[in-house]
Amino acid sequence: MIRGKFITLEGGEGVGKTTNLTFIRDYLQEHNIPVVVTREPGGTVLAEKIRHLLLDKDSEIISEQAELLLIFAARAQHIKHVIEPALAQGEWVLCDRFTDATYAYQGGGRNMRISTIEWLENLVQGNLRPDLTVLLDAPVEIGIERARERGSFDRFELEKISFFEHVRRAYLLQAELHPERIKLIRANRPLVDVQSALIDVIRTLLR
Ligand code: Z5A
Repeated sequence: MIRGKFITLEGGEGVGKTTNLTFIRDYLQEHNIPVVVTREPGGTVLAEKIRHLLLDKDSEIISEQAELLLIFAARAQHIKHVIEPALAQGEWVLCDRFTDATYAYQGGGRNMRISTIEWLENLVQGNLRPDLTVLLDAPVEIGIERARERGSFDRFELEKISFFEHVRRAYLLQAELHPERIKLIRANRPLVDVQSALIDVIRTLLR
């Protein structure tokens, strides 16, 4: 059995991850590729419960360490019960956010030590890394404006603009550090242009 490919979508608030995840899924299915669509934090019953705890804006104050460990606890469960089994069966896994989000939000946004994140990444993931990561990038205000149109805010969305600027910078740094894996797509342009750039990137994996 040929192992499936692992694709992750990343980016700040409202850059269009969810919209484009559906687009990529449809594109792959048109090419007869079996796809599992999932998200982080989340993807299993337990991991979705952890997601709920992390996003709940009315919870007690969550310490940075607790937040980081909860994210990796959810990820451990997600990898073992969803991602690895699907890849082993030859299915492609399309995931809305993964560990680059941890480097961006906890590393960049919360200013946590990168070496701690790396340590947890190695512990929880072993050798598992995405085959391709699409980083949708747009100025922070654009993403926030798009997300705001949805109405309600979760615990992260209540952060200040400077937090999201740090997140964006950390994402761009990840792209610089891993140019083979992370493909940057400008998301502050019409959706058809974003999606045409996406097809170019996805085609490289299909070859
Ligand atoms: N988090 C973390 O801290 N550490 C981690 O390791 C992980 C996550 C994995 C949940 O993420 C939170 O978890 C996240 C970080 C934290 N918090 N934040 N912020 P999430 O993925 O559920 O949350 P999100 O970033 O808030 O997703 P989102 O707001 O749903 O954004 P999106 O999926 O990127 O955007 P969208 O829903 O596809 O699009 C937003 C709107 O813009 C929608 O109306 C679209 O129709 C529109 N749109 C999209 N593209 C375009 C273009 N090109 N032009 C015009 N309009 C567009």
